[in-house]
Amino acid sequence: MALEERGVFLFIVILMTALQQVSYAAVYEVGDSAGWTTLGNIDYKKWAATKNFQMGDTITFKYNAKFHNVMQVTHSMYKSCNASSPIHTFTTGNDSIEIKNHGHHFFFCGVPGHCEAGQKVDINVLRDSSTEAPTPSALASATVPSAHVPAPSPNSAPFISLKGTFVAMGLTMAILALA
Ligand SMILES: *[C@@H]1O[C@H](CO)[C@@H](O)[C@H](O)[C@H]1NC(C)=O
Ligand SMILES: *[C@@H]1O[C@H](CO)[C@@H](O)[C@H](O)[C@H]1NC(C)=O
Ligand SMILES: [Cu+2]
Repeated sequence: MALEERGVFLFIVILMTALQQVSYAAVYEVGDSAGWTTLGNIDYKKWAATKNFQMGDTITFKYNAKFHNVMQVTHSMYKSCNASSPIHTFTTGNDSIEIKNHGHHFFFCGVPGHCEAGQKVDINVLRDSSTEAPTPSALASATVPSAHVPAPSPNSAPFISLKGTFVAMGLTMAILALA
């Protein structure tokens, strides 16, 4: 290969590697077009069950801030719809939350009666979410007690290893191109 061709090939490989790294951070709008509401009896459990959440994904809650809010809570507070001490409260009506840890992330609306009416969602990021689709057993594990405290663990291992795989693939291809 001519030097120039090699350069172009290398550039394309690097670009592809970069694109692949970007492509797996999905954005999910909770409730899809219906948004975050008590109207229409939306089954947020069902909504979440059809998704394969991964670390680095963003979930967005869209709602009328006059009538609703978003509280991130512990599992026990989620179960009992207890809004007395949320971990985080979001109130803009367009709240984007990046999922940085695996495990369960519990949210409900803190307006009295709304959680009880079903305005609650459990975002579960499976430990090996890169290869697993949500399975019945994984979904059932929503009842397993989890003292999920959102400890600041920047970039957990599977996320890095997936990135590492793409980088390694890119480098291998680059080396092959230059050989
Ligand atoms: C809600 O949680 C708080 C703090 O954990 C607790 O003190 C309170 O008794 C709970 N309320 C209900 C109704 O369970
Ligand atoms: C909601 O927020 C996102 C980014 O966080 C922004 O791109 C979008 O335009 C916002 N939508 C509305 C309706 O404000
Ligand atoms: Cu509400």
